[in-house]
Amino acid sequence: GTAQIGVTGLAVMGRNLARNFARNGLTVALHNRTTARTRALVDEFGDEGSFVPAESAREFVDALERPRRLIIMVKAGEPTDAVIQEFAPLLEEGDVIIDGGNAHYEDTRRRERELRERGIHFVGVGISGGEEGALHGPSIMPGGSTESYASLGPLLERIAAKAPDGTPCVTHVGPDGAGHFVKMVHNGIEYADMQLIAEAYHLLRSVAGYSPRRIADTFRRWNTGRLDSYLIEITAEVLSHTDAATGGPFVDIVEDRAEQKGTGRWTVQTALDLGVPVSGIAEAVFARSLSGHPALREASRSLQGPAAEPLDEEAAARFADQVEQALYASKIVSYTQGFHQIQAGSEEYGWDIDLGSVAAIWRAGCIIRAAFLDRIRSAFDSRPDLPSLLQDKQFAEEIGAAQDDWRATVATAVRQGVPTPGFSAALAYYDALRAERLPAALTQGQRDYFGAHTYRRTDRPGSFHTLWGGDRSEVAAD
Ligand code: NBP
Repeated sequence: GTAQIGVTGLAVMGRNLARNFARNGLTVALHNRTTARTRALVDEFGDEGSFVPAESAREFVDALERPRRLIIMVKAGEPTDAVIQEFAPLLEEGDVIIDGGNAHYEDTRRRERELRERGIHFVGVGISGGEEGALHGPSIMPGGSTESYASLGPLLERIAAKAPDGTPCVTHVGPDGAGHFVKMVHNGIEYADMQLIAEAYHLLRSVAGYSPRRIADTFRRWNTGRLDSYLIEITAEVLSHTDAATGGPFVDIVEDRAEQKGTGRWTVQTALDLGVPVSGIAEAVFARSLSGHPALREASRSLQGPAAEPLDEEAAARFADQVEQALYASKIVSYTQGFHQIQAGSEEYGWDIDLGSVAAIWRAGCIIRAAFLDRIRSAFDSRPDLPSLLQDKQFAEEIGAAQDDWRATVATAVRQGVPTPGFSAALAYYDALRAERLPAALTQGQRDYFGAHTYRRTDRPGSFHTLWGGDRSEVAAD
């Protein structure tokens, strides 16, 4: 065969990835379960580059140069396993199967193990950027073996987004499931970013009394500063959009029930297993879930809230500035938590993930792309063993400078009855980390009281138990 790469699964993502490869000068073999999709791609976009359409799995495999590199872009879960089962018997030692779908990293680990035993490389690749990214340059997070990356990396570099300094947004994240793990956390951070922006909008609307259009203008202004990001940019677009049917703001005609496909939930489930406090991401997932209980919300509408305290024009403008500080500080916390989770996953699975490189490949192409990621990259590059982003001098200073306004924002939200679970959870995380002593000591006492779970003392080593039901003397528990 002559094709350097093949794509099977030609729905929106696969079709755009295939076009991206072809537009960048590669010969691309095409395959889809329903052959009409393959033909449609060639009919519509055949002149964009060199495509080799295949009707059958055998034809597809034969179209590829060796070692074969084929990307699966089908629905995650069982369809991916079905496609692997279909192609694996047709492949030879050294060939590379790439899964570009949103697979759970545990599935990727299993598939990699099974295929490795058959001499086939399996590379789980996280791809972010949606349809547009797939076509014009996504952020790409490949896992798998170093050997497979040597053959695959140069092709991915051609189609990846380019960061402002020109580097392609792709790096070998680590072995087996590392790429899909990092993509999962990327999506968790995306949930948190979106929730924080939504809270800022809610406050500007309910407390400052701003119209959606005015909030859009405020976000556009913020987007020229340190909050410069794709999500703020598109939020301004959504908020300034007028609904054609009603002539009112689009945001007022959309049902307020947020849906989810599950990667945010996976992030939190995994974080719980790894024991990593990702409270900001968790609150974002819960906020979507709460919005999806209309009956509960309907039944709760009559519950009491505080009296409204309208702000005058000047106070509203001052409040908007405080909200910007709260949003920025909370965003630093979300990324701190997300990178902590990647660090923990890396240790748990022995992936040796370079956190600076992860921040670097998120600078363009993906949904959470933001100017701020370049600074996260430098923080981890200058100190790869940085225990937490909050320990970076610059971020610590910035969050310190924002904290008064952050607190004022949360206090106002609480007083005025506007829910800000993201801002509040982030602030609680910040304050808990700062605390000299935590009430966890009391928790340990309670646990020892009812369950003889023992505790450690601050003044000498060992585990101890107090005879709570007896004379309350202390015994060594080791
Ligand atoms: P879909 O997730 O909608 O999947 C449709 C494709 O899967 C079609 O090509 C379909 O073939 C194929 N397929 C199915 Br369904 N079951 C199959 C089976 N048993 N055997 C063979 N093929 C099967 O497509 P998508 O939205 O392009 O997404 C592809 C992957 O990329 C997913 O894993 C998704 O999570 C991930 N992803 C999507 C985005 C995004 O923005 N949409 C972003 C990043 C990642 P058919 O034509 O014969 O029905």
